[in-house]
Amino acid sequence: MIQAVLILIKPDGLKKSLTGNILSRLAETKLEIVAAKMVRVSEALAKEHYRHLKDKPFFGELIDYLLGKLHNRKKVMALVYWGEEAIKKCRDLAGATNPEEAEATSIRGSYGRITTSGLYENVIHVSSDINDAEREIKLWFNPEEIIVELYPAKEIIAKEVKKQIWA
Ligand code: IDP
Ligand code: MG
Repeated sequence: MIQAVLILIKPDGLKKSLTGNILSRLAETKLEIVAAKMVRVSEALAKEHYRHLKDKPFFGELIDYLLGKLHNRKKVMALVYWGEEAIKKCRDLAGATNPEEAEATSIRGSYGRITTSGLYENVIHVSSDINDAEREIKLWFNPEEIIVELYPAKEIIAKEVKKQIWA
């Protein structure tokens, strides 16, 4: 089944200069990158992204982590990979959520750690199923930022939208 999956290189991955290593590992999947950008994450975006964990004791720290407050790197890299069994291929490569339990050769097993306060710093996010992938991709990207039509979109004439253009 052809699928799309959201990948985030989290602030620890960026701080540790792991972007190249992570993208090289993901290239093993032979999937196609159909969207990529650097994002300054807002608190609203972080909380919406991790809304399924809002009752967990580590939620506050997890939001600070995604916001880059723990690494002094206020950005993440967001990508969409696309192709046959994209979610399973990327999650297998990423490894288990707990970096201590992740297979040693997986991305999280190689580069992740558990902080002294107990948060799993596991360098990347990978959507867990097709429903999460659709929800997350629509949260992080606009249709025109993705070079294939993943989900139905429509055109509107937006009036009085404040945005930056080149001066
Ligand atoms: P996933 O990232 O493998 O899909 P989720 O359960 O969706 O795992 O959790 C999202 C993120 O929250 C994890 O990647 C990790 O950074 C953090 N996290 C999840 N479970 C725990 C936990 O039990 N302790 C500490 N941090 C956790
Ligand atoms: Mg998840």
